[in-house]
Amino acid sequence: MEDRRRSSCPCQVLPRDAFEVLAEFYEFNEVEGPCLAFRRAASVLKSLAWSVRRLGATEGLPCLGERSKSVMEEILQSGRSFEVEKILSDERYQTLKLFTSVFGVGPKTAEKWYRRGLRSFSDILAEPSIHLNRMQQSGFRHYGDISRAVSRAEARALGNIIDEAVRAITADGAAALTGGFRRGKEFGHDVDFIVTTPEVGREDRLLTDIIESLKQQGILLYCDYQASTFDQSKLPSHKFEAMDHFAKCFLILRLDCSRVDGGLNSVEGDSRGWRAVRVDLVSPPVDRYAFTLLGWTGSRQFERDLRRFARSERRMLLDNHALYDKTKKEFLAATTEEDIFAHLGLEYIEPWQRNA
Ligand code: TTP
Ligand code: MN
Ligand code: MN
Ligand code: MN
Repeated sequence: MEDRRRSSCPCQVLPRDAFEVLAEFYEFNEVEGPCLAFRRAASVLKSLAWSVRRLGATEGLPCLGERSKSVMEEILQSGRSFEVEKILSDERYQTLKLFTSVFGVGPKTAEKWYRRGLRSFSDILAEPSIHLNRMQQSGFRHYGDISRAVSRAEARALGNIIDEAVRAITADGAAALTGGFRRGKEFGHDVDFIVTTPEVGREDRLLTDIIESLKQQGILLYCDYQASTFDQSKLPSHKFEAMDHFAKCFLILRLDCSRVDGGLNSVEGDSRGWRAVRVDLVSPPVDRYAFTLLGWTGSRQFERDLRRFARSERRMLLDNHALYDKTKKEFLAATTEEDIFAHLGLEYIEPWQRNA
């Protein structure tokens, strides 16, 4: 009886959602330690097949610190967390959450706008002294579309578009789906592809040619292209959050309904017949392909955990570019993901098992 009442209570919060709110709160305040700790706690709960009913059941689980445990205890006892409710009702948190939901707006910009007293999109758009960069302008223009989830059918349609573009440029080129969709997710916030050519040194040009082709087709709504700054003599980075150095681009593409089996994931009453979608492309030299595939398949938490394992259990440095053995002082080559797991002394982990 007691339980039934509790589970139908609308204010009840799931421990995992609570941890994500807490992580985001610390991210907005640029406090890295607790942010990562709560992200890890959220991901530990995600990986559990059963729902956590009693705190006793979570004892012995890795990565749950004292604070995570006490938040969870409170939720399991009362269905709520005082701290999380305070954050959710906080005006600053709500505003930063809203502002950072715009493509091109990070915590720093959001904070700056908040300090200037801006609280809504119309406040921002009506403020003459605010200069939006190109990325933010596209973020506002396509806000509705790019906040809406991308379906697997839409990802497949985009895969065909990228594949056709690559093949028209070079017959031996290829595009591979990566990111969340490679992990088997049904929906994503964008679609990620790795494009390659077997000829080392041609990958930069391949990417700019693809962009040109998308532009010619009239479907390129936004493009942020970053040329390669890859230096193969550098050791893999210790810092996970550092972006990789390969040629890449962050795009917004126009996807027509006619290209998608079963139609677009659009809101009812929307009869444009197309939607805007975020697409990321990365183009590593082919001898680094396996590292990039592993790195871009994610999840972010899985990558963090794998890199940490490499460093602390194997004295190896892993990133999107390379694997370096600190004991032997040498780089370990790989042509497939299987090679990398083997170097690390791990059994192969399938992409759909990397959803941490
Ligand atoms: P995302 O596309 O951000 O995330 P996702 O595909 O897992 O989930 P979503 O459905 O929300 O899109 O990133 C995919 C992976 O790419 C992630 O593990 C981090 C990695 N990545 C890099 O390694 N370097 C980069 O420069 C970028 C942008 C992403
Ligand atoms: Mn953002
Ligand atoms: Mn993605
Ligand atoms: Mn992405």
